[in-house]
Amino acid sequence: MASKTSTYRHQAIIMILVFTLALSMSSTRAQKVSASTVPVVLSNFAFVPQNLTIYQGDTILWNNTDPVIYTLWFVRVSDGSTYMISEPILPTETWATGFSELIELQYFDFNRLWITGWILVTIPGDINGDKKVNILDAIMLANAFASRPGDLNWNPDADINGDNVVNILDAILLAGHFGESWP
Ligand SMILES: [Ca+2]
Ligand SMILES: [Ca+2]
Repeated sequence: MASKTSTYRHQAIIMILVFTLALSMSSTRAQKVSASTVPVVLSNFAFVPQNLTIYQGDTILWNNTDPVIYTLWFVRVSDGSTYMISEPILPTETWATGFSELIELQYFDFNRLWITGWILVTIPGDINGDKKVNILDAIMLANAFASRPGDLNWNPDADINGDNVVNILDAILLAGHFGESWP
């Protein structure tokens, strides 16, 4: 019975998503921005987490807990060219920057090039990070619906607006970008 109930719940959520999608298509294009701040800790000479998927418009905040100065060097994965270099981040200090471009980056600590991480900046709603917003992402959102951090079905990437709950606001953001893709 439990699985039947969850199937009904799943179908109901998919219906909500389809309804939201229809609503967003029939309305004029509203501003659909995601603006989360995603934390990364510089800890024990590593970037934690090392790999990040964020949404266009998000900000990343680096927090240096190591006893050394970090300078972050960002390189485009596509052609190896330099995208950006951070200010020096002193011990106990933080540095934040926003990402407005759809891009795949690898980054290093300029003085210790073996410390590295990856950032994918993708379309809000591209929950699985395959550079398209489609039904697979909608299903992932449905699976995480109504969850909060700590819940078994919590998925931080499904929390598109970064308010620590997956709900209709995230579905509206996803629906607003449904069908979009990038190279
Ligand atoms: Ca996707
Ligand atoms: Ca949310």
